Order: sequence, then structure tokens, then C-alpha cells
Amino acid sequence: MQIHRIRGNDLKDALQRARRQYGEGALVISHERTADGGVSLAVAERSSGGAAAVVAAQQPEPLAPPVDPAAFDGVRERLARSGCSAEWIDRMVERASAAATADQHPMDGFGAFIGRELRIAHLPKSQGVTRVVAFVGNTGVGKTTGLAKLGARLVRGQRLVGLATLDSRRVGAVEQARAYAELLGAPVRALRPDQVLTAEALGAAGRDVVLLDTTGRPQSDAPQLAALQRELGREGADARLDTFLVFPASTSRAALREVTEAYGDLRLSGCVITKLDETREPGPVLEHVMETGLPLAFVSDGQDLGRDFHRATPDLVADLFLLGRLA
Ligand SMILES: Nc1nc2c(ncn2[C@@H]2O[C@H](COP(=O)(O)OP(=O)(O)O)[C@@H](O)[C@H]2O)c(=O)[nH]1
Ligand SMILES: [Mg+2]
Repeated sequence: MQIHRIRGNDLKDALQRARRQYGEGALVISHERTADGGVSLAVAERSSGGAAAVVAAQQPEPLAPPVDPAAFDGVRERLARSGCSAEWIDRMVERASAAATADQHPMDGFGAFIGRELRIAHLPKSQGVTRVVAFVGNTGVGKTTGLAKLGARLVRGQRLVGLATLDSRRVGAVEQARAYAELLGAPVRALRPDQVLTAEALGAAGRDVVLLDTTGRPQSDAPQLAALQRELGREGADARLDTFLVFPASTSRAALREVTEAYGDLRLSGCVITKLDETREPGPVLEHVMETGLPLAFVSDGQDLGRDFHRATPDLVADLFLLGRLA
């Protein structure tokens, strides 16, 4: 009997993935929570008559007959208009049509399918410890404004927020951080690029969340965050770090791959997509997110601090693929 690992956003999602990949008879041997809040399953593939017999009692209703793939021509057209690659469209439409039911409009069927396929980041509230949320990525992609937008959401939700920034050398950067801090009514720490980061240095005491901004230079950001990860990973640490990689929707596939590589050694909790208002073709960035397997946490579609920052949801993901924008 072969054992496979399946990861999902939650138990239901992981079970659906296991069934899709290994069939209705897949036997779940164990499940556990992962560090990013998802679920990991150990699944045994049904390979012999004996194993099948064990599973037979748990077999759910047989699936409806598959839908004719030609019914998905409209979906293909939409995906092409959103900038998805031909190869990716072929692959996904084949799987979506196999999973669709006859009573479902192909557009809804594909929306539901892709909403399950692209992982959404879970951000569980951790009781008693400060959550440090860091955004990394190239310069100009929307890290600083994204954190300010997230800060505005958190403040509206009555959370005690602090700001900290590694971007303290660039002309005007600290002033920008102070201006956002003032707007949010939050304290701010400007940190040196060579500073050893600790919960104390970040001003974590008494804060629910510390938003940690970075410079956009992986050579200095990545080692500092890796050291902070180790520091906060210690038993009994009073803060935990979640690092998100920020992808602008308006950039090339090659640039997306390069930046992902540049931060590849960090333990990432997920990603953020910005600048969705600057393109009608978010296909490349969405495909890239799926390829990396990074759970999507937030998306941004404009410069407005209060309005243009959204928590990722399966419906929102489906709209991006099928409409090229948020509904
Ligand atoms: N149109 C648009 N502009 C954005 C978005 N997010 C950020 N920006 C703008 O992009 C510019 C750079 O953003 P900033 O947060 O300073 O980028 P950083 O260098 O990564 O910190 C600023 O003018 C932001 O207002 C977005 O979703 N849409
Ligand atoms: Mg910045």
C-alpha cells in the first residue's frame, strides 16, 4: 500500500483533494495541523483487493457522469482573456470538467473548482502572543502601503497594532512609516539593517499585531527575517512571525519566478497580490501563486487605504480568473 501526503486549507479541503487525486476509495490514515494553519493528510492509495474491501464500507455516492468538456468553451475563452497560458487552461479545464456536475453552469463549476484549487491562507488568532506580520518582495510592489491597509483593517477590528520597519536608510522611508503610524494611531520602530531582531526590538509587548515592513532588498531582508524566525521559533517566545511574499499583478512571469527564488530560503506563510487594478490579465500571477503552492492571504486593487485591500476568498479567486478583476 502506498502512502501519500496531501495538504489542504482545512480538513474538508484536504479530503476533497485526496479524493480527486487518489479516487473515492482513498484511505485516510492520519491528519494533522500544519504550521500555516492548514491540514496535512496521510492517504493510502487503494492498490489491492484487500484494501478496497476495507474502504468499501466508507464509499460515498458514486459521482455523476462527467460533463462534456466542450461545455467549457466559454470558460476557456474567459481564462484566455485573463491572460492564462494555453497549457494551463487545457490542464485545469480537463480537471474542472471531470469534477463538474451536469446541473451546474460550467462557469460556476469552474469557479467552484478553482476556488478549491488555489490555497487560501488561514490567519488564526494566536492567543497570548503577538503576531508579527512581515511583507517581503521587490521595491515598489506595495509592501508599505499594503501593511498600512492591513493596519487600517486591524485597527477597525479593535486590534492593538504596532509598526516596525527595516527600511530605515532610504530617504523619506522613516517619515513615510511615521505618517502611516500616526494615521493608524500606532507606535513605530525604525530598525537598522544590521540590527538583531527580537520581539523587544519590534516593540511587540502589549501589541496584538506588529506589522513589519522591509526594504525590498532580499540580500538584507532575507537573513534578518530568517534570524527573527529562529528567534521567535524558540519555545516560550512571546511573538510569532508570519512572512508574506508580495506579488504585483502587473509583472512578468520571469520576474515573479525571480523574486520567489530570491526569498526562497525564508519560511513563508503565504502571499499577497497587489496592483490588480493595473491589469486585466491577472492570469500569470494567479498561475504563479498556484505553482508555488503559497496560500493567498490578501489582494489589493488600488491605492485607497480603506477600500482597496481584501481578504482572499475562493469566490474572489474565481472572479479574478473568470472576469480578470474583482467583481
Ligand atoms: N494602482 C495601485 N497602486 C498601488 C497598489 N498597491 C500599492 N500601490 C502604489 O504603489 C506605489 C508603491 O507602493 P509602496 O507600498 O511604497 O511599495 P513598496 O516599495 O513595496 O513598499 C505607491 O504609490 C502605492 O500607492 C495597488 O494595489 N494598486
Ligand atoms: Mg516600502
